[in-house]
Amino acid sequence: MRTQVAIIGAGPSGLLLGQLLHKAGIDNIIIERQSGDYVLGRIRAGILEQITVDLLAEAGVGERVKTDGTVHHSIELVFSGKRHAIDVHGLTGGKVVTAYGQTEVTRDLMDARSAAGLPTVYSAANVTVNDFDTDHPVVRYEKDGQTHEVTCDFIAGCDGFHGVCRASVPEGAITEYEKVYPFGWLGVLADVPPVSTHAIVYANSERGFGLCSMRSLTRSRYYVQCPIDDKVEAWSDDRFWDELRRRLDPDMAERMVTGPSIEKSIAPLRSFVAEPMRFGRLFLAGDAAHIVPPTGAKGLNLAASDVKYLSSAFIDHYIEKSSAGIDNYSQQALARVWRAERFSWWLTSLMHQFPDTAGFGQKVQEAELDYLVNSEALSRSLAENYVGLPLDFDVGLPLDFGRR
Ligand code: FAS
Ligand code: PHB
Repeated sequence: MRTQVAIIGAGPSGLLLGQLLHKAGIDNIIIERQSGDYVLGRIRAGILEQITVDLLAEAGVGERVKTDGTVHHSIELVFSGKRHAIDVHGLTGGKVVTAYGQTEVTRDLMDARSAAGLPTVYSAANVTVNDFDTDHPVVRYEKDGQTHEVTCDFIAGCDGFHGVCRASVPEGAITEYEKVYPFGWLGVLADVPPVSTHAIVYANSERGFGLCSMRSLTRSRYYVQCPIDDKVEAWSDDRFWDELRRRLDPDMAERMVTGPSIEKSIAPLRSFVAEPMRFGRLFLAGDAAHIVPPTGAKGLNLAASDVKYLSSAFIDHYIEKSSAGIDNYSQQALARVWRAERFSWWLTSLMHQFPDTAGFGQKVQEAELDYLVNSEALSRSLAENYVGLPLDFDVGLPLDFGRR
């Protein structure tokens, strides 16, 4: 088959890109190695920047997040046994974040794609991306015992950290930057009312980091920092609830409603960036190009901003007959990626226990947190990064790019 853009991966990046291109009249196919149910079954992000919410609306899937999402005007920081609110809305001139699970974002995009009858191949095996250094890239995959071939103008690598696209780039053409953190996050999903429905709670304690989030008013998402080699089997529900409550302030610990976990998993934490994000007619977007520790709630939101830049680039190419977007995509996307990498690294460093910094390190973290909650300047810096930096801050590109 022939199409204009072949998208590899049906996670949020691939699905959102497919929807934005469809809206612009650009033909595309999505090729995904897992089943749709498997993709939907992954429990991941929970907080959307306004830019992401606006992009969902632009893609024609903005209704459910408006009715089912929960808008947050603040976040809360717990340290030294006390909880402090950061008025994100007030500090950023009215910006907010929305609590709405990645699973729901994916479901909304999948439903829209299916309703539009757009070509999507699930359970594709042995996907390869070829000849992307020529004007005629080709994607091949196996399905139902047959090898299929897709000729296209461009390939969008939306296939996540372990995908085939970045792995197909010749070694000398790519530079990778990585930092692996010496701990993981044990995450629990439970059908209990969230202990905080108006703000995400981030806790720094001598026992380690804890996070209280939500998926709805009846479903909670909680995390505790755990050793990098820890095993889910070592964590009964009771042990998890006890440990989380010990990392919070007494009032919140007292109010927490506990119950059986419906999902429990450990995720490693890393910072990772691959440069550049374009290789001839192959473009990387989302986790295929970068990973952030989830502390700053940036992973899904960075994927969305990459897709905004990339969809604009393809629209410029096909509609405006301009190569500016394509030529500038990598530089524009990486500028925002690195600012999110910095913020995610900074907040992770501030909130977590590190093996070599017990004692003195804990006291310095508490001093920085005390300074932060009492400094309008530092609180504003936290707030403007948390709600998401603008899409079009100046990165020294020609003025007309990216202002669509
Ligand atoms: P994804 O990884 O979501 O999607 C890539 C898709 O490509 C997958 O469906 C995969 O099956 C497919 N694929 C892979 N290889 C392929 C191949 N060879 N051929 C075809 N398809 C292929 N972000 C937050 O903001 N907050 C969080 O709390 C948070 N928690 C996370 C927890 C975990 C365990 C993980 C792994 C990530 C978490 N993230 C979080 C980040 C996460 O939300 C990502 O940023 C987001 O899924 C990025 O979306 P995609 O770029 O679409 O990548
Ligand atoms: C989540 O709801 O999964 C979540 C929220 C905020 C974060 C990370 C994860 O910083």
